[in-house]
Amino acid sequence: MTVLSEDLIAEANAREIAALDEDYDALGRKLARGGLAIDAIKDRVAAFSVAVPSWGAGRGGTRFAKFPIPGEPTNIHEKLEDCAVIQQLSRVTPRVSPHFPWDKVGDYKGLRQEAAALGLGFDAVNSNTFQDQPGQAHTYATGSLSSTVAATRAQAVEHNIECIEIGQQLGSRDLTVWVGDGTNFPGQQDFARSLDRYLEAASEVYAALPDDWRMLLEHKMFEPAFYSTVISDWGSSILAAQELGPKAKCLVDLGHHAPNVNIEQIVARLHRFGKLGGFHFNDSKYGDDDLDSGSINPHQLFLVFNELVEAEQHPRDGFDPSYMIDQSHNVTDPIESMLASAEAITGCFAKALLVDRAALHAAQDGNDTMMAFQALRRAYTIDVAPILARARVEAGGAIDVLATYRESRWRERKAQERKPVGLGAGIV
Ligand code: RM4
Ligand code: MN
Ligand code: MN
Repeated sequence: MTVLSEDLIAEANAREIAALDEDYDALGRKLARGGLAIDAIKDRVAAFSVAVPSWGAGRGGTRFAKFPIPGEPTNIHEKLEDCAVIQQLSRVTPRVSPHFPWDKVGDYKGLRQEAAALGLGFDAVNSNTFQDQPGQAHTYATGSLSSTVAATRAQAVEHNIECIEIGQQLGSRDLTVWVGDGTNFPGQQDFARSLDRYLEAASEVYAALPDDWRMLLEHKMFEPAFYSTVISDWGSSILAAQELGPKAKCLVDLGHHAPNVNIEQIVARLHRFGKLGGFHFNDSKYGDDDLDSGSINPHQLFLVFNELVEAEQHPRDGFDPSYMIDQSHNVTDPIESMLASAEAITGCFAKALLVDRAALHAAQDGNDTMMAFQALRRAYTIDVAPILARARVEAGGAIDVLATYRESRWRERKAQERKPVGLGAGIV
């Protein structure tokens, strides 16, 4: 079952294929001069994938307002449909990362089948202990895994274990844990004891992990807490992951650092200690802006992938990071944002593959600073769009994902079928 008409995609591609062939061949000749086989790069790109967040399928909002659009999804079933559109066109987003209890249903085996029928699987399950739910026994106003209240900590542990159980039914193998725990005032909580409480509660979650599962610890510098956060940075994250055990890894959300922090270096550090577990891709100008990947600082995204390709070639304790988009689409159609973001992410991966690593390493070893930098610059400035488009078209996707999506009139059609979303505020 396909969500969009295959004929529509084929017809759109037919209009573009001659130009693509020309561009691909020209790029192939250019890369061959540098000793690179374009088809081999294209095959690596074809094997690349990044998960999409279920919550990213709806229009996001800020704490001030949310501006829904007609036809946006209102439940996990409709979100899966939209994610299937992204996958059908892009062919790089075959998995959806669900968030609980936002995506709660009665029958998870059924949900898994529903997703499979749409050509989708499930990625990391995300727990939510940063928000109270109707009827919840204990508030998270005092924190969750690090709360001073034992019953609240127990409730947060239980929720994470429930997420693992749901994830097992969905075919996931990672639990992503981001807690909003922290303080707004100096003196509000004791830094050491709040981390102790977090570690103790997190170890109970860790103990419930199935053998082949990982617990991905996601750090974030601030927000919702604005003075201190319990797992605020990669240092706290790796220390916690080391204390919890080998199945605990660190997840890097690109928007969760202090401005100007060298994130690519953090990637290299985490990998060095076998603790690089995954990514949340987005872009940021000021803080956790959750803007579209590569829209603000595409060079940083490239440098991150440069470290990832380097890490892959030098696996320390293995190399298996899970890649996911985590964005809030406040002013765009979420499908369009995720199509464009998936392309930006895959493009940076492709550019990182083009880096002449022998030249880079030789320049590094010889302290030839300019040529080391040029090894990166040469790859960064190559337009890899034809490689991405060729990989997509060979997999049944669209050459021009955005134009084909608009031509499908998906959103307009859904606006007739789906119930309108209420106004309001909030991140999702
Ligand atoms: C957080 C963090 C988490 C995401 C929530 C919605 O800032 O990025 O990954 O689950 O937002
Ligand atoms: Mn995130
Ligand atoms: Mn975030």
